[in-house]
Amino acid sequence: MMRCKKCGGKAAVQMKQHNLALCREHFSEWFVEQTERTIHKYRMFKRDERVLVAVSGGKDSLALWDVLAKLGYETVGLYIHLGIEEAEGYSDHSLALAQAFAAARGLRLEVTHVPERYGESIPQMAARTARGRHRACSVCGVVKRHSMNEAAMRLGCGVLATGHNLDDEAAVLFNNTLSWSVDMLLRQNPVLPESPGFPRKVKPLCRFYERESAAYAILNGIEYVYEECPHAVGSTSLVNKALLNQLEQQSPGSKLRFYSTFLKAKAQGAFASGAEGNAEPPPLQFCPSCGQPTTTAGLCLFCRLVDGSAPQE
Ligand code: Q46
Ligand code: ZN
Ligand code: ZN
Repeated sequence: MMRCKKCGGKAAVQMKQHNLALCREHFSEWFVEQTERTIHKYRMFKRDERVLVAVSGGKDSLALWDVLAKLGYETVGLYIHLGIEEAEGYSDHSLALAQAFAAARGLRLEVTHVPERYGESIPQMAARTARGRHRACSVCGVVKRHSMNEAAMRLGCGVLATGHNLDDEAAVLFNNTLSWSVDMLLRQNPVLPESPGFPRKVKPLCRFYERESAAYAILNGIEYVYEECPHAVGSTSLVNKALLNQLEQQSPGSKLRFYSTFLKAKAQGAFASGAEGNAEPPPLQFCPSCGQPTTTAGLCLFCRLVDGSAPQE
């Protein structure tokens, strides 16, 4: 029997990359402590800042919200209802789980209902405006970014926290490295500083493997949506994750090393001469319709998507 490194009891989770096994209770304690360490290490936010937590109803975002609430941070949850009806009402089901989670803990959950607010669901917007295999996801990305910024500003949250874990980050890193997208590599950070119209964006779970956030959710009785969004099937991100998991099996710790040595190299200036390279490009202008920062002249991409003038992809 594998034993907990702290108390010698029966271990519930083994983390080969840290050479560590912990029992149920000590694993949860460790998970909360490590999250706080990440928040401090990357100077994500302070106690007097209100944090908007983007929750999807999945294990990562609910685990994150649970931990931040336990640590005593002031949080507001944001659920963005995308109007995805496949997989037995995916959006309604995940909203119900997010609502149950918030109600059980007395936390405030805000809901942005995309079809009610903009008259169309994500799949409908995608069918109207985009071509290509993963069209729903590209439209979804634009709408989610817009909705998160909008809610953060409206609710007076200077910080937006998302539940991205290390598997997510390593998959993005792998993708950007395959194509040497230096711009994207420069922007991939646990923290993106705030700028006018944008909250600071932080990823406090970025050093946890996906199986650890799942273990935290399960061990803490958090009910979450198990299925992936139906539009994620066959995505590059899932393919990359599977590849990295093969590597991890051969050589435990590969994913963590891949991501953490990248961050270290970047902090040492590997990707930018002198600059830290961690800022979003400064927004130059503001959209005349929604008021959010945009790099294009005239309406922003989101507003062009909603009014039908977005270029076809
Ligand atoms: S929610 Fe949206 Fe994802 Fe679904 S439609 Fe694609 S991007 S897969 S994270
Ligand atoms: Zn223990
Ligand atoms: Zn706009």
